[in-house]
Amino acid sequence: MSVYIGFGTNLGDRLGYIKQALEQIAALPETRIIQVSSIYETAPVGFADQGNFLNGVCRLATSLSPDALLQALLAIEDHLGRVRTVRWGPRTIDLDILFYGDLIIRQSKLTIPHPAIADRGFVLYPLQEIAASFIHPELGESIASLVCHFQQRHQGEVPPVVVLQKVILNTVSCG
Ligand code: A4P
Ligand code: MG
Repeated sequence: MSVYIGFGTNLGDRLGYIKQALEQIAALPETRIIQVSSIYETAPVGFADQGNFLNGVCRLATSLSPDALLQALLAIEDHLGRVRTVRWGPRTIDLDILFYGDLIIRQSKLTIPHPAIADRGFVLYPLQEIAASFIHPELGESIASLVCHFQQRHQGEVPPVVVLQKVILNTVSCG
């Protein structure tokens, strides 16, 4: 079962927060990091008056339930000093469960697949690197196809820029 986590940060030592978050995810019980995308520098979406983000995604193998995984990720966000102010606002680290295999969950505190994946370049571009053929269980389309449609809708706009490639895997225990 493939579980995909999206991460984003736009405050302080952004790469440092990503590394720490991945280390803490790798240390969760019954959980291994299988793959990490490149890290992308992206312009803020939703609430424009904030700094650029670093975004990426990783694929996990885990036997934690979706709820247990969410609680673990929220604890890591808290541990890394995340303070919630504005919705969509600046954050030291945001960890979102994008997909949990082909499960569909619609609860007030947990929505899987994460909403609006298809409209977010900062999720789609890194996902395409490690999950191009994964089928979005609600939309029935592959990530590659969602990227293609996203690009058609955003022709002429500047795409997210890859600023750092594969640096994370060297520093995180993936065992
Ligand atoms: N929650 C529900 N479903 C999930 C899920 N699948 N994964 C609940 C994780 N959490 C989930 O989240 C609020 C609550 O969502 C959690 O307590 C959990 O119970 P939050 O992280 O505090 O809120 P948020 O992140 O501000 O809101 P939201 O709706 O998750 O926003 P997004 O989609 O995460 O967007 N621009 C760029 N370039 N890069 C970014 O990473 N991120 C955002 C936030 C806005 N603009 C951005 C970026
Ligand atoms: Mg979030």
